[in-house]
Amino acid sequence: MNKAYLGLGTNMGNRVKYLRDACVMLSNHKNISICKISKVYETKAWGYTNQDDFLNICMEIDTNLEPEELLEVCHNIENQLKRVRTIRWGPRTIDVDILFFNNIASDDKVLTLPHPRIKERAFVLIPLMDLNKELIIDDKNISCYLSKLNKEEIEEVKEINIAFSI
Ligand code: X6L
Ligand code: MG
Ligand code: MG
Repeated sequence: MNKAYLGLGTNMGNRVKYLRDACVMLSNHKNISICKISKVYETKAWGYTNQDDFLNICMEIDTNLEPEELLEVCHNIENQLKRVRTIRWGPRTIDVDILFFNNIASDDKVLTLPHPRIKERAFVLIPLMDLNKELIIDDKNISCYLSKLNKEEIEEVKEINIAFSI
């Protein structure tokens, strides 16, 4: 069995429904079981900042899929939830990223592991910490990276519980 961490983000339309739909689709997959889902965070957009706020979560899954197969599942979910790629780093109904897959480190062009930019992104590190406070990224504890970042634009949304609805 493989262990993977996923990061999900949405900033269009009914964001909560997109998160729930993506989680239901993952949990219905016969080769994926969701172990844990983080709290939900509302976050200011990064990269391309002139767009609506995001909801971001992370989850821990067990899977007997290979990394490339899991990536295909993630892309299928994005497509089924009508993600359209126009502006780079622009608005999306749902984004499903593989953050970690076991301890694999790979600079493959199609699937870089761990996800190359998580160390700089509080909107990923904060929900990841909900799942595992002892996570090691490049020989350092996750909290080392988080302590260097501005956490002001990340707000827990207490009213929304994704795990409860699946
Ligand atoms: C300079 C240049 C500084 C580029 C930052 C950061 C680019 C993040 C892309 C960057 C840069 C990204 C989300 C988001 C995106 C999300 C929030 C990306 C890809 N996805 N903002 N921006 N949540 N809050 O899931 O992460 S686009
Ligand atoms: Mg992505
Ligand atoms: Mg992303």
